[in-house]
Amino acid sequence: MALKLHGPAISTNTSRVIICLHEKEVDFELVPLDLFSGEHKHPHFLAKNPFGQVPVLEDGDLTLFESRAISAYIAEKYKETGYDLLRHQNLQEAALVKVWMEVESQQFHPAIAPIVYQFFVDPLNGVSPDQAIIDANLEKLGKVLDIYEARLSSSKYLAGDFYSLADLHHLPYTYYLMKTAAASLINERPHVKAWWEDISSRPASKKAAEGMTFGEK
Ligand code: GSH
Repeated sequence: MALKLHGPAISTNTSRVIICLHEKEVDFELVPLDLFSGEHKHPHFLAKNPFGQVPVLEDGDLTLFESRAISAYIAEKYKETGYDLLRHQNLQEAALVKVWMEVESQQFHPAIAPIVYQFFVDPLNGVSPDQAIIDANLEKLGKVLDIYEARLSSSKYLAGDFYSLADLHHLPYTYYLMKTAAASLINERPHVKAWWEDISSRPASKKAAEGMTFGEK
């Protein structure tokens, strides 16, 4: 039975899993869900994720939520298929992948997410972007990216000279950031820019980006 992924392709957290599925060349069924009508708060969906958020993955009788945990599950389950995102043959490389996955979730995400929400999500709810929130988080993100610039000047990707799940996890939010004036934060750091151009031009990233049309008319 094909994997079932619940969530809209425009959602950052859903597309994190979609990119992973494309990298692993795994067939799946995308079950669309209308966030704007609040479908994710209905009892049938809360039974899959009590936090009422997308994505949710169903693999037979296993139900998972939290996009990073889902992508790690897929990368592990299909480790012999498609691109090896976890470096599972090398303990040290695999540990570095985990380190940079944590960096994405604990350092990068808290800075980039409010910027993307202010630019794309709040306007959909009729709320004007709050420049003070944007400015504070641009400063925070700049500091994180200074560390990335130093790291990426000594290795091609975050965990080493190999693309991994750690790089992949950055794609969805950065994809939307690059549609805003804040793209300069990436473009003015040469190693970060080269890394972004590389990871966003992978076939799996480009395929997922076709569904990421948030904010486009
Ligand atoms: N940490 C969760 C993950 O990585 O899966 C976050 C999930 C999340 O925030 N999903 C958003 C959502 O469901 C869509 S990108 N928003 C609706 C809501 O929170 O009510």
